[in-house]
Amino acid sequence: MSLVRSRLAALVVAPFLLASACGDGAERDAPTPVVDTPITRGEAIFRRDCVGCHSLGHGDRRRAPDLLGVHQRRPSMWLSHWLTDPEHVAQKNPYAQQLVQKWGGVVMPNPGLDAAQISDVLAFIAHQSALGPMPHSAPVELSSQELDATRRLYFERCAGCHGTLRAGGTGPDIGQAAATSLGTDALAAVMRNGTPWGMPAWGRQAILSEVEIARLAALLQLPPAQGPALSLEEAKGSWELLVPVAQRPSLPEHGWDWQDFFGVILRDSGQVAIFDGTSRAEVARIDAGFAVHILRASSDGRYLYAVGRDGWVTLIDLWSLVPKAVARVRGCWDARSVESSKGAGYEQRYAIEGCYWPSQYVVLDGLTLEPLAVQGVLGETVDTGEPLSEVRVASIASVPGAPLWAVSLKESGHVALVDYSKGDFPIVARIPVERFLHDGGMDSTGRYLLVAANAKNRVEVVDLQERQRVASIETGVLPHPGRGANFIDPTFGPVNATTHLGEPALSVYGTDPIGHPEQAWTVVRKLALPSSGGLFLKTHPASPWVLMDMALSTDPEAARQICAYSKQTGQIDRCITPASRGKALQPEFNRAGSEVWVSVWDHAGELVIYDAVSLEERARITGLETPTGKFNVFNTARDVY
Ligand code: DHE
Repeated sequence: MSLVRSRLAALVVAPFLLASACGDGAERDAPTPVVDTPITRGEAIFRRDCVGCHSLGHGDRRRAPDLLGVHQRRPSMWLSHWLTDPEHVAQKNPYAQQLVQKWGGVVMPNPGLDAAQISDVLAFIAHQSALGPMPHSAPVELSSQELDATRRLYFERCAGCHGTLRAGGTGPDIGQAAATSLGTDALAAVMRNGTPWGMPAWGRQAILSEVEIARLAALLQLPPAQGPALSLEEAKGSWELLVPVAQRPSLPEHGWDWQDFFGVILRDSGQVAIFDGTSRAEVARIDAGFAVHILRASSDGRYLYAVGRDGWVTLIDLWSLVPKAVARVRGCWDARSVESSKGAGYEQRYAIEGCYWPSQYVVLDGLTLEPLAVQGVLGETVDTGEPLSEVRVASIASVPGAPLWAVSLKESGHVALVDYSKGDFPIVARIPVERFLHDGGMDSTGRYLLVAANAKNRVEVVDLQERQRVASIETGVLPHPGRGANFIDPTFGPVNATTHLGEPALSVYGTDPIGHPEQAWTVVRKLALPSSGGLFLKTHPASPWVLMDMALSTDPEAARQICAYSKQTGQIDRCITPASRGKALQPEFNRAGSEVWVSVWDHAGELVIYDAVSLEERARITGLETPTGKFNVFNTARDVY
């Protein structure tokens, strides 16, 4: 009897998903009439908003408790207060404080329900608890056309964090087994609402429609599809040399101070805009692939290398009268990183593109982008020794003083050293570190690589001279440093810092094993921030501040803020809000460190330029399509961060 009633309850709610998935497929399922009672209304809300974090009878999730029978564990008044204003209750109530600590220190976001809705949800929980675990809704059926389109959508929107084969990385494992155990509603709720530990609210932000969410929730419950290979011959076939080296200028053809240019990514228009750092004039705009991700510079700064998520690398010559693309190549189907050779005698001779798919890196001629070698990176995991079918290349850094790139292998958990003085550009060391490696940069001496194993809440420290890991620093939930920030702490000497996607905190850790051995590789300061969702922090030797965003915060106000940490006092001094919309992203200093540029990541995007000492606004460049990363030529070429 109870099973029948429970199935009925699931059917009553199913129209929420079906209706949303029906836009073009209404012929498949006739709508089921909805019985409107407090319990069915509560169930609809629970499946739409709560089940992304909480299950009901399927066991605790990693960061949120199972709510079956919660009405018997806590008084209904307490539950109502909690659902009305979790932040307030977490501040005042000792039991709530214990709960928050137990579940990872992040207070549940306010669900935004009114009193009647809260009462309906509690009625549903009590009702379902008497019946047993809440059954999962069936996934929508996908036609072969829908399957193809949804696979493409997964590749474009999800594979970056979860992997092409869905085994996880920055985001969790969402392979078939994990996804089926979460169930259709939970998958959809996470995509719709995001999570406080880094998953964006694709639905609420209108990036995914309800139809797309329902289809993705169905796709995830199927086995993952293998991606195609991309050989050296295919890469060569894509190569376009637009301006041969002999036809390029031998001196700058313009009078701009090109070393203080900012290359600015206009993400959704697939372009790079070049701005003059002094006059702030836009000097050029260049097409550079789908959802352009980052720019890196040759060691003299003359060339910028842009990498798009579609794997196209574009070489931009800043000495042309109007800076322009002089070569393009596609070495990957999906990519996030590119770097040039900066070792003595090899300056701008080579470039490397790291692929998310296939599992390989491609070495290119630095001046023409002609593909020279493709090297696979598949291997075994550092901890379990399990052979992998997908290993993504995450951050790449040029190793100071050696003809080497330090290449972070996400899934296997190794830092590979690629030697570009050797003919076929081999991996000459595979340094065991930690899974899943993501972003990072050098310490101030250039001897140590600090790279986030963000799903393990750690920053890993690799001694590039000794070619071994020397430390693993537990900094907080999901560290995301970008290149990180190096500065001198008045008490602890040379330090580096990171913010976190999953915790509202800045962590500062010592990096000086000789002068400050007791503090080396330990967190010396941990400071509270207004929110989690931190993506990037930056500093400059001339600036008194370390500036950081919280761009992936689920709180839209926090996502618009940049906070300033004072190197002198060791405190968060203030937070500024560059705009009343969009997300404030990635502070980037000019060459002198006298100004800092912040992106307002929005369709009506802006660059807001601040005085790097007073933090007063100096200028604003408006009318930009989704500006994301900005790269000052001098600072990028010399690795100033
Ligand atoms: Fe990035 C750096 C991967 C999403 C903007 N990002 C990096 C690096 C990696 C990475 C591996 C380090 C490169 C290096 O140093 O060689 N980024 C990923 C992802 O896998 C992820 C999480 C999901 C995806 O599907 O791409 C992702 N990144 C984003 C964004 O959504 C951002 C904010 C805007 C965008 O591109 O859509 C974004 N990532 C950046 C920027 C850097 C970066 C600006 C370089 C920061 C710097 O100061 O050097």
